[in-house]
Order: sequence, then structure tokens, then C-alpha cells
Amino acid sequence: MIDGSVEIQRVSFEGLRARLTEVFRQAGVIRHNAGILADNCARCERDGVHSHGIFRIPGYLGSLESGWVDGRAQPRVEQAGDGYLRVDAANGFAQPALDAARSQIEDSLARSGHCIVAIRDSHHFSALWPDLEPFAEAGYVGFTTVTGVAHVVPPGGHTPVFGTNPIAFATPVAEAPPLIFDQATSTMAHGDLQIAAREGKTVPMGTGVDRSGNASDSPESILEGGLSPFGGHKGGSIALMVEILASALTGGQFSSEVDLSGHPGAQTPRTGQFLLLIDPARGDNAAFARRVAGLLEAVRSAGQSRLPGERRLRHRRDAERHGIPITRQDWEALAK
Ligand code: NDP
Ligand code: PYC
Repeated sequence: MIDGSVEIQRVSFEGLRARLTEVFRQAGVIRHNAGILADNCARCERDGVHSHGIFRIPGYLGSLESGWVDGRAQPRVEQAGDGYLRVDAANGFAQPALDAARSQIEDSLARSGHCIVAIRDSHHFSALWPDLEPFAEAGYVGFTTVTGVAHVVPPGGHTPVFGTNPIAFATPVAEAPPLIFDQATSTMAHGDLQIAAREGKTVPMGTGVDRSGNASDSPESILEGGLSPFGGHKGGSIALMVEILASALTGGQFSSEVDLSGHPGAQTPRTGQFLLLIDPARGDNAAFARRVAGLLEAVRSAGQSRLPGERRLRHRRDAERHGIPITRQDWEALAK
């Protein structure tokens, strides 16, 4: 199909994952971890989360090629208490670190009905929903958050301190896919700001500030200055909480401590990730998923026409039927 001057083709999920696995392998990532990263990236592309799909490949490669992240890292999992795991990602990616803890997480959930996972010295460069979705499909409520590179100024400020610090929450819903929301705690994800700059667009006033702390609608100026937290001081407090959970509690670096300057091309944040998983049906609460379904129905009846995750799942259904749309240029670039 020709869309304007851009030629779009449809590729299968398996085809895209295989090509991405090869990309990570060529960049020196061990096979197991390459498969995990490729799967994650292909899921984002399939679900229309373009700010965290193949758009991110140059950033992954820049970090790998500059030696900033270790594609061969072997995570270490420590049982820190009942239902409490600490994971040292050893300067590798966060998703393989989470995978390394998976069997102990499942044991904790079966035994205690909850699990806290504190991952440190990890790089997370993707969306968070893929980390939670399998747990929510298995019946667990989940919350996760990560810190990033300091791109966000505190409320009223002029100097970036926080990362775009996303938070994601997932819950089972009776007779429906899990409900998952996954959002930056900044007005906009940094990836979307980069895309707006690339496309020559302006952004709404309030999105961020220029280098001097003045409000700006120019993505280029905000890239030099900083994004604002969403929702003024309330979002600022949530971004602060993320720094405390995903960095202070895990033992990872704060966003403001991440120094990419010695690694040209590196983009991935070397920080931490916090996860909390709970079995909601424990303690005679078997009605949980049914009650959540009822609550969502009330929200719809009250007039909310779009619930979080619905757009993403619509993209997924379309991709499952017709293939994942990708420009020929991107597809060929991945092959190189
Ligand atoms: P969006 O603002 O696009 O969406 C946030 C959430 O709200 C999604 O769950 C979305 O569902 C939902 N949503 C969007 N619009 C509506 C609406 N009108 N009504 C109801 N629900 C809605 O996300 P962000 O730009 O803040 O973040 C995008 C991605 O970037 C996230 O996946 C995040 O994890 C990732 N990110 C990762 C970072 C990292 O350090 N690794 C840092 C920052 C962001 P739906 O998906 O269905 O549209
Ligand atoms: O889009 O803000 C972002 C982001 C930072 C790290 C990964 N994604």
C-alpha cells in the first residue's frame, strides 16, 4: 500500500520478532535476552505503541555499541523476605532481569498472595504494560514503575530532576481482557516529544519549559529545557514517589544521577524498576474480577467512551488479522 510517499507493508508478529531478535543478536546481546527484548519491542509495534517499538532501536543499539549497557548481563535474584525479591540486573536490561525472577515471583504469589520485586542497575527503554500483562492474565493485580533520564523539571522549576517516570497498573476483569493503564508522569513521553520535533509540530503550552524555565510550545526548546510533570504539583509528587520506589528503594540510580556523557549514542536509562503483584482473590474475595467488571460498566454508563488499553487492543486485533503495518524503509533498515 502507498500512503502518501511512504510505502507501508504488513508483517507478521513472528516475522518482526525474528528480525528484531537478529538485530539484538548482531549488537552482542545473548540469545535468550535478545529474544525477550525483541518480543517486547514487537509487542509495542503490534499494539500501536509507536513511541516504544522499532522507533527505539537506534537508542538500544547506541547503548549497546557504546558499552553503556551489558547485553550479556547475568541478573542475580535474592529473596529479601517473604514475598520480597531484590534483583541485581548487573547493568543489563530490566526485562531479562524480571524474567530471571519469574519462577520465584510465581512461588511467592502462590505461597503469600503477593510479591514485591525491586530491580536495580537495570535499563528500561520500553512501555511497561508488557511487564504486567502476563500477570494480570493469570489473575493478579499489578503495579510497576521505572525511573529514567532526567528530562522533567519539578513544578515551577527550570532544571530537570525526574525521568518521565511511567507508572502502569493492571487488573483482571471478569470475562474480558485485563484493564491496563500505562502512562508517563510527565505531560508527554519523551519519545513522543522527539517524534513531534522530528515532524516539525508544536505542542500545547504547559507541556514543558525551555532552558531558562519559560513555558514553550516548541518541542526542540523543550528537549533542551525539560518536560513538566502531568497535573502540576500533584503529578510532581507522583514523579517524586517514582524516584523513591524505583531508585531509592531498589538501590538503582536516580534519574538525575544518570550520566550518558561518556557513552556517545547511549540513550537507555541505567536506573531501577519497582513491581508490586497481588492475588486479589485471596481472603474470601473471589468476587473481585466480577466487581471490577461492574465498576467498568458503571464508568462506561457514566459517559466515558474510551477506557485505557482499548486503543491498544484494537491495534492488536487489527495486526492479528492483517499483519503489523511497517514502512518498507524501516523493515529494510532492520534487515541491515
Ligand atoms: P498515553 O498518554 O498515550 O496513554 C496513557 C494511558 O492512557 C494508556 O493506557 C492509554 O490507553 C490511556 N489513554 C490514552 N488516551 C485515553 C483516553 N482519551 N481515554 C482513556 N484512556 C486513554 O501514554 P504516555 O504517552 O504517557 O506513555 C506512552 C508509553 O510510553 C507508555 O507505554 C509508557 O510506559 C512509555 N514510557 C516509558 C518510559 C520508560 O522510561 N521506559 C518513560 C515514559 C513513557 P491506550 O494505550 O489504549 O491508548
Ligand atoms: O518516552 O519518555 C520516554 C522514555 C524514556 C525512556 C524510555 N521511554
